[in-house]
Amino acid sequence: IEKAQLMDEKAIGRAITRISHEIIERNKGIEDVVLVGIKTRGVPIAHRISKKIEQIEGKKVNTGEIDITLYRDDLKEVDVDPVINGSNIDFDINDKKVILVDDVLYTGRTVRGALDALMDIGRPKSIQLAVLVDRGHRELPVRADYVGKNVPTSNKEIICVKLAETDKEDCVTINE
Ligand code: 3GP
Ligand code: 5GP
Ligand code: MG
Repeated sequence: IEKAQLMDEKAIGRAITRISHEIIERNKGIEDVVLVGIKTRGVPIAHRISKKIEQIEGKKVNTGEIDITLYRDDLKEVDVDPVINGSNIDFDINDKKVILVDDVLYTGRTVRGALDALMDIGRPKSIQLAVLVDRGHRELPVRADYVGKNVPTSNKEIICVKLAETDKEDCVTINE
């Protein structure tokens, strides 16, 4: 059951603009900054941030994607760790400030998997995390550096993220 809309197209756009500015501010520019989107919907978000940063700074930011298959059951019947499938990062991440990007941060297990995957590829100078929605309920000591919207949720609720690139429209809703 759809309960409420949390973000519309404009709100998502503003969140991405703000996060882009925050990334530039915190890193004092974008020297050595690269973006890596996590699996499906983290990828278009990473590309949007990349485009926005390029508009602001007039410089391209290397942007890649990391593929992590979740064998974890969404319905919480079984809880298995994410397994790394593969990734598409065609630039060097050694000594770079890597910004991991995902749509929703929940238990933190996906991010842990992504950290492992990155470490296999190289040794970044630092890794930061940007998410469109933080819905709480962490099971690991993971936190986001850049958050579009903090949404307190119950375990039963589901945050539905739709992006034009994957779903033909932009919106975030909370469903049960
Ligand atoms: P994404 O690949 O675009 O990020 O996890 C697979 C997909 O299922 C995710 O899409 C995510 O949007 C969606 N999803 C919705 N609710 C949940 C949930 O509670 N847990 C997980 N892991 N995924 C969910
Ligand atoms: P975690 O591993 O932190 O539990 O979950 C993060 C990943 O699972 C994200 O990539 C996200 O796509 C997905 N996910 C977890 N919970 C939700 C949710 O409520 N809504 C959506 N859309 N995705 C979720
Ligand atoms: Mg995701």
